[in-house]
Amino acid sequence: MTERTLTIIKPDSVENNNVGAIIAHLEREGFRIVAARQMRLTEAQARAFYEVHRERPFYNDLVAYMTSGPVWPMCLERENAVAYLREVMGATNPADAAEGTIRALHGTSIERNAIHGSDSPENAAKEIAFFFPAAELL
Ligand code: 3AN
Repeated sequence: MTERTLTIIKPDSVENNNVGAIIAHLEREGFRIVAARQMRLTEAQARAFYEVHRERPFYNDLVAYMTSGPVWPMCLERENAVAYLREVMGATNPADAAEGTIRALHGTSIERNAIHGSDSPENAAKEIAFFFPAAELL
């Protein structure tokens, strides 16, 4: 079934000039870009986006990191997009990520791990709406 998911190209990828390589990787894997933009998250936006992690010990660091530079949220479409993006992205810690995955190729630590990917269809719908009004999903 054709499905949509949300990725965020994280500040480390923007800083390291990996945006183009990551977009090319995603397109090569059959994802269509439905919406995309570059932005700087405010602290309030980052806190709200990662609300599910607010009790975790890394929450404040994660918010600080995600607001430290520009990011690229993108809505992606493909067969089985949510699960397939998780596969293409690789494990949270780049050291554990399978060879050839985006995090293995471009991530440098569990925090600076190149991209975000929604973890379920329900969260994908919420996260897409968090960044993009319906009129920008093309
Ligand atoms: P994923 O991004 O693989 O879905 P989550 O949802 O468990 O992983 O974590 C969200 C984000 O929080 C990760 N992308 C990572 O940047 C950060 N994170 C997760 N676990 C840790 C940790 N133990 N230490 C620091 N940051 C972490």
